[in-house]
Amino acid sequence: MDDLRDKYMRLIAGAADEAALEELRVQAVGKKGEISLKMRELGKMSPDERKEAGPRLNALKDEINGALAARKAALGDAALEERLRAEWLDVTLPARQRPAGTIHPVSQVTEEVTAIFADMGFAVAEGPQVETDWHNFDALNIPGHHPARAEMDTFYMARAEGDDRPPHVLRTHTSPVQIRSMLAHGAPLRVIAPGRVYRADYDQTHTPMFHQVEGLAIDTDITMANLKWCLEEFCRAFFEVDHVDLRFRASHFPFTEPSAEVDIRCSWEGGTLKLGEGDDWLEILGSGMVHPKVLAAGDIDPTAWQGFAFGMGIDRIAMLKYGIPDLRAFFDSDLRWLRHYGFGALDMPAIHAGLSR
Ligand code: 2U9
Repeated sequence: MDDLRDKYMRLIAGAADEAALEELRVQAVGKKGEISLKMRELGKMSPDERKEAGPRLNALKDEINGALAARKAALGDAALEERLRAEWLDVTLPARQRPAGTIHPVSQVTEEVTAIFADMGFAVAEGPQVETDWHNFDALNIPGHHPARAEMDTFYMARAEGDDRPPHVLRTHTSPVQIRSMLAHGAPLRVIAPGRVYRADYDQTHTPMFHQVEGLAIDTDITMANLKWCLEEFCRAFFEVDHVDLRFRASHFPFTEPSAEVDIRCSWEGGTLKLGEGDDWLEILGSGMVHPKVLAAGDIDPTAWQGFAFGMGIDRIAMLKYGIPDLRAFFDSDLRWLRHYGFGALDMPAIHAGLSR
């Protein structure tokens, strides 16, 4: 019995895991285990021998069961210790390193423009980049023969052979979005439409894809005075200056009448652009009162409603505001450029936070 005790105590102490312990339990005190077999032999003993061996065998069984339980607890403790050591975490460390990516200036400026116009009650509208020629041209008072169609260097989508419906186009401006807004919501209406537009043009100041934001406000009594106030308010907020001077120059667009191009007073002293002061003028956007034919195309009665519209290049105003010299670099995906001109992920523009700060 002493041999048995020594053997099992040694084996239990050396068991590496719960499975090994279970094997030992079966081997020692299981139904056909060594101790159980010994117990069965008690019947063959004389009463005196049984009296002596019976309690000793029972005590040994208890001792082995106790050792198994103690070893099991010790293994459990060790496993928990190991998990705690391996999964230890200093929750006071910064959660993550500074993110490697940055917000592209076009995204940043789009958010800034959106925040400013949202504050003036404009909703944001979006639409497809592949448009029907009706939404992109006809509805905007640019009929098939109009020179503006040729001037816009339009990308036309391919048609299947034999299909002689007019081809779809990559939208050349975001104006079709406002046509869709008029048709969907009617008047009164106050929306801006930021997004990608496409023209087959590529040089230092033109890329075949660029970004525009256009605005549209329609009500019974909207005038050029409202347009002027909105644009002045926008420029002060966007360029973060207390005072701006805008100059409205008579112009012509098919979709507005009257039309005006808008310049902002500036100076180029020492090679740096300063807005709101100086003797130079910088063109920043186009605008006008929505042409009655365009209102009618949007299913809005031009004898009851009138409105203003404006459009500007997001890439261009991003270059002006953030001193970015080359437009083409916007779309090169050069990480060094993005790290230099990009914005932190948490620098989301808000009116109350001073937009870009
Ligand atoms: C509707 C009615 C009128 C949008 C307008 C301009 C003037 C304009 C240019 C600025 C620089 C385009 O990015 S750019 O090349 N845009 O001059 N856009 S008025 O007029 C609209 C639009 C939609 C229904």
